[in-house]
Amino acid sequence: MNQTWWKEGIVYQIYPRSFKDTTGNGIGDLQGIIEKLDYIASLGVDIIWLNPVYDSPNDDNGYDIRDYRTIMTEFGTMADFDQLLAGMKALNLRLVMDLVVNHCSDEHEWFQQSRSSRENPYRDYFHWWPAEKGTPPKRWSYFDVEENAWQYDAQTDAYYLHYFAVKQPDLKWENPQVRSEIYEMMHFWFQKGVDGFRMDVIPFISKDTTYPEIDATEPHEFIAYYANGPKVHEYLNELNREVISKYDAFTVGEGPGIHIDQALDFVHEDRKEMDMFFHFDLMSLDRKPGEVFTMREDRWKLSEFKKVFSDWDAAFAKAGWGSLFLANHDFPRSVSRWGNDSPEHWKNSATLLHTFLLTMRGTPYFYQGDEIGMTNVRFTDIQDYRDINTINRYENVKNNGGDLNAFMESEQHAARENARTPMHWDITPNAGFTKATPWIRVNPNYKNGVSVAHQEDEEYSVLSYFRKITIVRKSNPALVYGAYECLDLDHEQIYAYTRTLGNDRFLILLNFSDDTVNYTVPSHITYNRKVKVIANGRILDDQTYREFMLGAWQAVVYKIE
Ligand code: TEU
Repeated sequence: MNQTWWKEGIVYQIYPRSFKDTTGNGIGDLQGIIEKLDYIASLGVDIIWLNPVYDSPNDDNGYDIRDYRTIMTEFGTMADFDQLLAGMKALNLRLVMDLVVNHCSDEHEWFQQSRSSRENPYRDYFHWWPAEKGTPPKRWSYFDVEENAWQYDAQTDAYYLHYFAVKQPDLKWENPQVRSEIYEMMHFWFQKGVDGFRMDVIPFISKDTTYPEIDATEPHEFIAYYANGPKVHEYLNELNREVISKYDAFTVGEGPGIHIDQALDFVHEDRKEMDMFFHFDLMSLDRKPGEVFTMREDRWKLSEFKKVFSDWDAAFAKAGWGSLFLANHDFPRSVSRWGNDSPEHWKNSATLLHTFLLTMRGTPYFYQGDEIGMTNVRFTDIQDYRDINTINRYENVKNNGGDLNAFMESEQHAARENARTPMHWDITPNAGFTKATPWIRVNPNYKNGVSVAHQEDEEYSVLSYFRKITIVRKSNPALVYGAYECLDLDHEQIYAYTRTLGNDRFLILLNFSDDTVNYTVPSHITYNRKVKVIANGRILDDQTYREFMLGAWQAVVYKIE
């Protein structure tokens, strides 16, 4: 297995809109990130993934790009960007940008041209279906009130395709000119010195332009169809050859719809496509089968959680490389979702999740605020939401006479904006995020210990633990590269595993429950001595070598010999 910086690095994801406002417009900005660079470096992370910062009308918070080479006015200027990058380099931090090229904004010059006439040279930059051919074959949209991905455009009497919002027309990768425009734009950012790209919905780029009827009677089966377009591998290979291979850079694809059996087709080193991707198996664990946004009725089970991580570890054990994440800007907060954010268990479960991600194989990705254990905001009023996703699905439920209370209740667990409320810097109004009215409400629990200022100097805070355990990860190659063995797949409370590299061996024990649990390490794991490396609290019973009494949400890492 080749060893490289992007396998060893820890990634910190920044959602700029909600990170730190320095201009007093209620929206985070690049100067805010610059102001916090020392803080970010102090966490022990190596790479920043920045959500889109490009010029955008913000129908989908920057995922609708109007100009790929200009910085969004609300966030600052290109001079601010250059200053940010220079500041990062001085601290040895790498930068990964968001590459959103399945679609752009309908306000992008390309689309403005394209929609103006059927003869326009940019016409073929997008997917058009002339109305004289009748209604186009059904395609589902994520962010459309009617879930319809074809939008009729009267100007040229044709429909255009948008897998996401109406204002996010899909680019036509089948047109080689589109591809070369995208590659040039990527070179532009690489020449500035960025270190890689997180590629938004990258498996969706290739479409069958005969637009066949698709076999999806159930709306939500479309994701796997979208992800397996006829030329997806050809395009990824070309993108790698034309751009990525020329730099010391890496790519991480967002991979909705990629099945585990196809994983190596995307990331096997010999294929030269991408370096890793985010699979969606964990993200769908607490959702109804096949549904992205609706919660399932019972709670997810630890055995299922372990199976996801164990299966994906096995997929990359011999080739390729995995990514590890428990949360991002599209999903609820990790401690609220995979831990227990009640006052009693919040701290232990937040630090347990840190322990987990930093002792697994793969590149770990943390989302801003995870390091202080930020929790779901759980809005109760639709007026508090800003997200096109929540708002349009609310409209859909309303239009179809559905149960709006049930919808609002479900969004408290599922809404993307649980993760998008402003970062908690201190206990001044609005958590020190802004002096103005924030673009979205702040979670009031910044006053109750969930803030950087509160946790900064506290020896046993979530933040202090995070700083300690990033050091543990980075000083032990076995935790990065070592083989993983899950000790008890079926246990519903304890997640126990080993990581082994040569003679270096670690035993990790995690109690994913609210109860104290007695656990005995299986007899085939043999060792004569164990040394505690880190734990998120006092181990209740540590006298014997193999038997443990683990408190609620207790996490402990041993070196075993
Ligand atoms: O998300 C793509 C995607 O698959 C999402 O629809 C995801 O399933 C959903 O957000 C889960 O809640 C990417 C970006 O991460 C997201 O923020 C954008 O809105 C979307 O693409 C469109 O660009």
